[in-house]
Amino acid sequence: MDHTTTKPASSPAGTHATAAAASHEIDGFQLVIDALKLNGIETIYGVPGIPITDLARRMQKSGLRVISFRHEQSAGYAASIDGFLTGKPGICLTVSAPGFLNGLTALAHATTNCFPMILISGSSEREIVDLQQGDYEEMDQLAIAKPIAKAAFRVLHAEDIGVGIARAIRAAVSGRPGGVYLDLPAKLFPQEMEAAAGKASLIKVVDPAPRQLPAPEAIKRAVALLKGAKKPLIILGKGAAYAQVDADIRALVEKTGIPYLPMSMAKGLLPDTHEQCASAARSFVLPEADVVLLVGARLNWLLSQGKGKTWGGATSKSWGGQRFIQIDISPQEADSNVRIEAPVVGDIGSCVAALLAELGAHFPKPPAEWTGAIAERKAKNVAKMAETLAKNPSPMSFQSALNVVRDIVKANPDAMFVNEGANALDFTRSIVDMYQPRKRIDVGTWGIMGIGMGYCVAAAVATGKQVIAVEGDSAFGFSGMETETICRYDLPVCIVILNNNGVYRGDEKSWGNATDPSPLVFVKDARYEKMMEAFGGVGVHVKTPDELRRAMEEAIRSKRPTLINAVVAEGGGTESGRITGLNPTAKKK
Ligand code: ADP
Ligand code: TPW
Repeated sequence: MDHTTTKPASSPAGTHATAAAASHEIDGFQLVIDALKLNGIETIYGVPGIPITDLARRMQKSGLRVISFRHEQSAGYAASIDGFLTGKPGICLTVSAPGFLNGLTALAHATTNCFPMILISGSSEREIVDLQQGDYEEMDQLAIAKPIAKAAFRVLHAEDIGVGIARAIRAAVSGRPGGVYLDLPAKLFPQEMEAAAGKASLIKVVDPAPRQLPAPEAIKRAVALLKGAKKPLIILGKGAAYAQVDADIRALVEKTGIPYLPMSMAKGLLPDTHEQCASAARSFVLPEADVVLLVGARLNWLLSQGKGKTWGGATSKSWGGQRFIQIDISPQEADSNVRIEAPVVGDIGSCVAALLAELGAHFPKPPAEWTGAIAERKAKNVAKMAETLAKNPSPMSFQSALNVVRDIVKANPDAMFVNEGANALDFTRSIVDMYQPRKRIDVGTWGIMGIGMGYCVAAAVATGKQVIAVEGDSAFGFSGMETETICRYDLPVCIVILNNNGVYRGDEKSWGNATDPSPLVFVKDARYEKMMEAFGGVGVHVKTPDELRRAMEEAIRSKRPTLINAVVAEGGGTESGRITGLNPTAKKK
């Protein structure tokens, strides 16, 4: 049916819309908007259409910032990272079935990464959907969202909108954050109820993410373990960045003097140039450490599940003998891969504060043999890297291009930094230092391609800062159409595509006698910068580090949407970047 002709229905509570009473009535559209605003939501990311077109218009009219995308997946990724950056749920608004499905990848991504997000989707008539009678964009959306969302709710009556939104917010941000689905059928929006009752039905959520204090004995256990360590190590994850307790985390690191490793999105929590940062000696510290304190980081594939050769285990499956302390808000996280001797369950702010108190004023610094050995290894690796960065090959290498990006980020430490690709990700992560918390946002737990432009938009909108994105040419392609969105909202986004003509590398020949191009290569010398020009932004084609530097400096000076197509050597990358080992390989027959 055509939702645009749906008559305002009387609410089940028995209130009826009459012409005389109209000014005292409030409809579902407005109740949704008021409920979101009451809870401090400022931005909606989405794509309009039946049945939420007027909702988007009314939202904008009511003072919410509505950022309209070209594809729901990008809108969803934007919402998810807005949630990470602000600690408030990011909101993505989609139409029914296909729009909903397009948004679903981002919802799953939010849940996987522990980002608070709410996917609000319009849906078709319940009666028709449930009898499968073929409604416009018919789909049982709630059932489909449930397994991948942290929680999923549907609101059928206007007087339940307040509760529905309150529950969605609480579910998204409390405990371990995640993606929440909120199903709003078309019929809900024009429903009317008496205005005062409607307003009274809305809920301002009190303490949406309550602190969770760790047990004192858990803190004592953790400190005892740390005190006995000869080679301690702290690993900071994106949970630590999300918690926004930067000063206490810094105090924990500096007071203990323990070397630390930041996971990708925890880079900058302390400056990567900090003397205790062990990133440049990662492959030395992981197998050597005896006690490891995990702060908001899971022992998933990104940390080789806490075992195997990375950790000094004799085989890929065996345990390296490290003793683990894990701070996490999820009590189920401990022991997921290896034994956690000292689980500390609670919110990171409370846990770190309690640890600091228990450590006391005179916590012994780690033995000098340990910190000295790390410093030595770091110096060696940094010198090796400096040699590579100083080279100036033609065409550019990933490293010679990233040497420029490294300088630009150093000069603009408060710029947001988006990164996706394989080699374009791995090289960037190790070459480009971050200096401030929550600046680096990237492919996250799944190593997902396609977050790029959505993240750029949200980073600019949520922080008001300059955004720099380093993108593989394949990675960029997943969300490239959002360059129009970036231009439309005139966002200060500088995209650098490290263009090597393909996935991983661009020089691959097809196997066997195939005449089509290899599945991994693209059109040679594609002029991506013209996409930005098509929408009124600035496009630049660069082949040398000097040209790249000038283009980036100009983009940041002008704050104009800019796409720099940086040509790098076709063969400079490796298959799957640094995770080649995870790729099952076939014989080239
Ligand atoms: P990384 O990929 O950086 O290693 P993960 O996403 O694997 O990080 O881990 C983040 C962890 O942080 C999750 O286990 C999550 O439960 C936890 N977490 C998120 N927010 C908080 C918080 N406020 N307090 C405690 N733990 C948190
Ligand atoms: C949603 C698989 C991992 S990395 C990558 C793909 C397609 C692109 C690598 O090429 P790019 O970078 O970006 O040009 P570079 O520097 O190595 O040349 N679909 C999704 N997610 C993932 N991770 C993939 C496919 C993949």
